[in-house]
Amino acid sequence: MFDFLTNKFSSIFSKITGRGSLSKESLDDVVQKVRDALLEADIPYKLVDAFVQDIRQAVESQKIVSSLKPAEQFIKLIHDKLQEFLGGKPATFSFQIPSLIMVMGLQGSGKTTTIAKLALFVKKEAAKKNKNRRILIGSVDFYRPAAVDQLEILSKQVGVDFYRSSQSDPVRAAKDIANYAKQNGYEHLFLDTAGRLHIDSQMLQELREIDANLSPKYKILVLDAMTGQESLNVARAFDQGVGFNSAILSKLDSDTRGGAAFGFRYELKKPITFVGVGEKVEDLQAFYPERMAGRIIGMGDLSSLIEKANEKIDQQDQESAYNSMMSGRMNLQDFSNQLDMVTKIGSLSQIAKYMPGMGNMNIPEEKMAQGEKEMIRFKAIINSMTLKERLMPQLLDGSRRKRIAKGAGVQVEDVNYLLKRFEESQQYVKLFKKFGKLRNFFG
Ligand SMILES: Nc1nc2c(ncn2[C@@H]2O[C@H](COP(=O)(O)OP(=O)(O)OP(=O)(O)O)[C@@H](O)[C@H]2O)c(=O)[nH]1
Ligand SMILES: [Mg+2]
Repeated sequence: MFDFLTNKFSSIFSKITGRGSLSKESLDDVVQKVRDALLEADIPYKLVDAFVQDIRQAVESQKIVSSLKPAEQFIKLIHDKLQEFLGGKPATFSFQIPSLIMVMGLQGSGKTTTIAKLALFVKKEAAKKNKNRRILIGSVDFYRPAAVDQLEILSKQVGVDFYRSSQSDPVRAAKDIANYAKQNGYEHLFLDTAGRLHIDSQMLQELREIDANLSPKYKILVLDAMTGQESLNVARAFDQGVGFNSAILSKLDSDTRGGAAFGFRYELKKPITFVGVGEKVEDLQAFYPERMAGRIIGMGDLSSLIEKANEKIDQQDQESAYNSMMSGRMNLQDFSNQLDMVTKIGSLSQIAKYMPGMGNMNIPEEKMAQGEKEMIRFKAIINSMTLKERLMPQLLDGSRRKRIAKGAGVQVEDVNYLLKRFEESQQYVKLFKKFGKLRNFFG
């Protein structure tokens, strides 16, 4: 997501960071490069011009050139502007109870998938508060055969209820589904609608009629980020034709350069509430302009990573890993548990994207892949040890190492290498302890 801009910006900023002073010329040059990068990211001209004008003004008024840390101040300025252009403060994501949520968008934009993702999101959020939300999903997409079946399959996958109307007219079916939801006490109804390949007056008419009959509390437009600036025309047409409250950008995991997100916000002045980052039902993230700006600038996105970690690893595991690390009494069993934790959060390359400073280190894919292979090998080696050996690595003499290597299907050198890395990690622990701030780092 936004990798293109992140890479561009990190190479632009690397030329100025650390400098005690910056001339007006070099700052002008950097602003120009920022401008080029934004244009290359498929961000509309008008927006880029407004952005650059704001930056130039702020550079003047904040006297960046003569400030103490000009580069840092400048980068902070860019960060804040990106955040502002992405929507400033995050929109609220909770849906009132009860509510009907109508989801619209062009064909293939990701409506049906997004409904499943949203239903799962709402369900999980409620579960965090020990609540059980009554969620129903239904479809009035009779335009594409199998569209309704697709939603039914997804409803089972995310564990929410599904209702199929026997009506074949979309407006009647929508009324029928809404009635069913009401009569059965559902708190949220997500309604999937039919799209077309292009903006089409019949599609808009149908949506207008459903809107007039059901007055959904939320109308969400799903926009395919891959379509770049074209998505702006789509958003405008839906806005004029039906109207909507917020947008969800799908397919931000793809090779998109991010222009759609900036353009949408700038043109439509409506919030982006979520982004789709993959095909799976879990691949939905709340959209935080500040975090997004931080990621683009290459400051990483620690808070997202922590959220992810909190979700997948229970608190107790985190606590005990932290405690054994900080006590400096880590053994190979802990080491193995930590490897498990890393694999639960995601691949190393996924994790690296979130780490401050790592975003712009450009660690080659093969290095990452190598690291991941290493982790798997480490796990296999540790699995071949007895519990006693894991708890007391000092027992591991030559013959034990040979036995373990054989058991894990690796060379003795691999076992030695693991033990060396383990030793090193103990050194880091000592260092961390000395600086003592690791806990704050993990929130
Ligand atoms: N990579 C990626 N693929 C996505 C995302 N969201 C949806 N898709 C894929 O995009 C395709 C279309 O998604 P659908 O949810 O069927 O789109 P739709 O808008 O309901 O399409 P129609 O019902 O044909 O109008 C599917 O292959 C999805 O798996 C996303 O965030 N990332
Ligand atoms: Mg669909």
